[in-house]
Amino acid sequence: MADKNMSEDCAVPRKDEPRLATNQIQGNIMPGFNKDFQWLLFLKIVHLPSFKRWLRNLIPSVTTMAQVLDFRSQLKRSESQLPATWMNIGFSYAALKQLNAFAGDKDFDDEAFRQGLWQRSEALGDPTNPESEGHPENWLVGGEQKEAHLIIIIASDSQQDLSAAVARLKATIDAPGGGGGALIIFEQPGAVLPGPLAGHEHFGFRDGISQPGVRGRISKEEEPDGFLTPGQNPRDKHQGKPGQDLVWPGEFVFGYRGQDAKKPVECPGTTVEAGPSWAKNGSFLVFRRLRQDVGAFHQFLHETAQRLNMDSGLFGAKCVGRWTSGAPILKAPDLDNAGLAKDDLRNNDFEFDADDAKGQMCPFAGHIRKTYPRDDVKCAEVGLPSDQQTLNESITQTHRLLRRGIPYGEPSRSAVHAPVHDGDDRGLLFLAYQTSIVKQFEFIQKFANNPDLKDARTGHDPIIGQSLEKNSRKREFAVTFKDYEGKEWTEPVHMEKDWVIPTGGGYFFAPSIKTLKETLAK
Ligand code: N7H
Repeated sequence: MADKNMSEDCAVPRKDEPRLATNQIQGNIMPGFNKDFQWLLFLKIVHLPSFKRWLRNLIPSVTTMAQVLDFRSQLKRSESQLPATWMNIGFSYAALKQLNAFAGDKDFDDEAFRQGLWQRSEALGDPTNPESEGHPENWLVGGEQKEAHLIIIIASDSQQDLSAAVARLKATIDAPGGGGGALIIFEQPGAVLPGPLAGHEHFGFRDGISQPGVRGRISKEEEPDGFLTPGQNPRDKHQGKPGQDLVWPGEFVFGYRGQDAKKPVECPGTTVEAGPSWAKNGSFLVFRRLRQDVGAFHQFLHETAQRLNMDSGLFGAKCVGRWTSGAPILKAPDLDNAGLAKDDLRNNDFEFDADDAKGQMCPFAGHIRKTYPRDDVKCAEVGLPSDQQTLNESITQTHRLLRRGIPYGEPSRSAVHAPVHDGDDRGLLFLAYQTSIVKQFEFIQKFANNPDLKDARTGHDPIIGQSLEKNSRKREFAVTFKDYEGKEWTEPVHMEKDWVIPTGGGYFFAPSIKTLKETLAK
């Protein structure tokens, strides 16, 4: 929403938004694969010349933004479809160095990317006890010993096509005579949950509803009005769907103008050039393998709701900011509303400060409020430069992510009223693209962890917040309740144990097709 406190009019007409290089940008960055079946392969380079040869052969199979967009418009017109098994690729900083990518060019500014995820794990609040499952020494991929050079994402509409594509690709890597010059160190399938849980994550909540509306034209000369995110809100020309603020593409892809944190959200900032010239049309990819202890979360919801004498569905909705259906609590404060959840012209159309300044409906620590505070203001931010010490909508738009996650593992039999502790391995393959890991993924995770933001009693995000105290996993957050007579009161809710546990991950860079050809495979 346009910021009323900032009167400057520096918006450019939509027709002047930059043309996006759809044949260069990988398709999972924008518009996103959004496929039901996915497979992640993690590789370590062992022989550089063989690897470069293999990479050269792989490039024609890397799916571009143009291919995904073509597929989508065919789907809309119900025409026969292109084969829809797609593949994208990302490189760690160590891999880019091995490939000699930086010779004669500038390094990336982003310290997080240069260090790699496991070196940042403690600052992100991950467990510091080496005995703990979430400590990087115990990760299945990533960590000092198991850091991957490459992530390959393969995605398909059918499990059969996916398995065939994965087998074909693996055969090229393992081929006799050096093959891909790389070892597969880990692989991880992911899939949309079956039946009525489709589109939901393992705790039971619908996911993938709110995404930034990326600005930019995808049209050919003859159709000048083709935008990646068409305007669908007659009340606000700076939004895509109602409630979906348009964000300049430089926040997610290098080489384009990003947001200006000091100007109204619609004003473009400077072109993001925080890396080598070949970073253009590429993006950083954060991967976290997050195991979910569904029984523990459900038990927490059940016991807390009983103690507070409130409906456990409502308490869960307060933890997330949305009901399990996906309906936002700001628009459905007392009861779930499946019709609202399904209507994507309404299910994101709300603000926090304007609609719920005191956190009476959605706690300040609620997951979607912590991870995207929208128009929330007056938080004392920690770790930001002094000129950005207050939160406002313009600053918040510089902390956005393109989320591309997918669940892994079998669905749980657990229910909030009957928690099941089966110890099975299931969770979320969290994948997110951005142009600054420090300012986007890491900022959001730290915001979720910091109990003193917004006001001193905001508390931890009950989904992903981690304790900042060494050797303690205890967290708490403040919730406002209302009894049947309408009387309101706020009290802290305590969380003794983690239910989202990091079990692997890495920081990668997803380059353009040109960079793959001319810099990395050369
Ligand atoms: Fe979250 N969950 O089930 O509760 N997330 N998330 N997330 N998340 C969102 O709006 C979840 C994680 C964001 O724009 C929804 O699309 C779970 C990490 C952001 O309004 C649900 C895990 C980070 C948004 C969940 C997890 C984020 C978001 C609502 C881990 C970043 C968009 C559906 C297992 C550090 C907010 C929707 C907006 C939404 C859940 C992880 C960030 C249901 C279970 C690690 C930015």
